[in-house]
Amino acid sequence: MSKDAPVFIQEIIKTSSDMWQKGWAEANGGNISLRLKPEKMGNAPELRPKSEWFTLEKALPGLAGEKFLVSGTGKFLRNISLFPEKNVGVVELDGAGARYRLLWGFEPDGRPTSELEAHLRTHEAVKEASNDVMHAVIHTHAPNLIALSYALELTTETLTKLLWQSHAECVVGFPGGIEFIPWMMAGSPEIAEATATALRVRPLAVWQFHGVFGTGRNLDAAFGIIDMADKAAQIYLMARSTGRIACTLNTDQVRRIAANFKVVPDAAALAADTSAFFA
Ligand code: 2HA
Ligand code: ZN
Repeated sequence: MSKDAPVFIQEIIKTSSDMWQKGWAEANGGNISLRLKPEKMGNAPELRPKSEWFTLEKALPGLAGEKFLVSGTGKFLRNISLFPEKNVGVVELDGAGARYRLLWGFEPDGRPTSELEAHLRTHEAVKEASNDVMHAVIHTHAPNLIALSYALELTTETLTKLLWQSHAECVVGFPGGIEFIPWMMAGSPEIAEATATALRVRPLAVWQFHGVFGTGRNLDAAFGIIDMADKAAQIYLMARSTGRIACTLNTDQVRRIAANFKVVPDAAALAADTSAFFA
């Protein structure tokens, strides 16, 4: 990274490198967006309009005037640390939240991620639902969660409870559960809408056969919650690959962990029957 690189890219450099190290970001897989806090950008003289306005599929008035750091379409997350100005960029929404333009990066002629609609619709939903706390959205191809979507027929409730039962911290990390979104075309308005709706109430959504979307107050938090869920899936798959699962955290133990950490687990997920997964 050049030493005069702007301060607002430091967080995405760490997160994208961590994602590559984890094996979550093959080739151009995955994408990242961060809603920029004005106070964190300093006076950011680099941010100047450098494109025409592009119209979004759906106007997002809740994001009017917001700026986002976004990974570029077709770009490799593993290259962000080497050449941030080529692989990420900053976009700004207009006063109606209906159009965006480029302010920085995407050199020389790049554009934001193909999943921009899903990212921005999710940002609008979680900004409102979290009272402005949530700032980060990550989409990634976390391999254990993907493998789980091949190995088992899942619902939101059974996936949630399976992960809570497979790793004792999960009910504390995501008491609201993890949404299961049956296969839809990536990059489509339909999957963007389903993802944004789900993430209004849960921090994570699995896309069947494809990957996961996670949110957080910053990129570290979004990365961490995905890591926790993917590790729970890995633990389950490792135990299952022995040929037999002898025992698991039961419903009462999950409930007691939640009570101990003063979180309220999603009631429908806690009531789900996952016994077939542990047979
Ligand atoms: O290639 O991950 O879902 C980027 C993606 C699309
Ligand atoms: Zn993807």
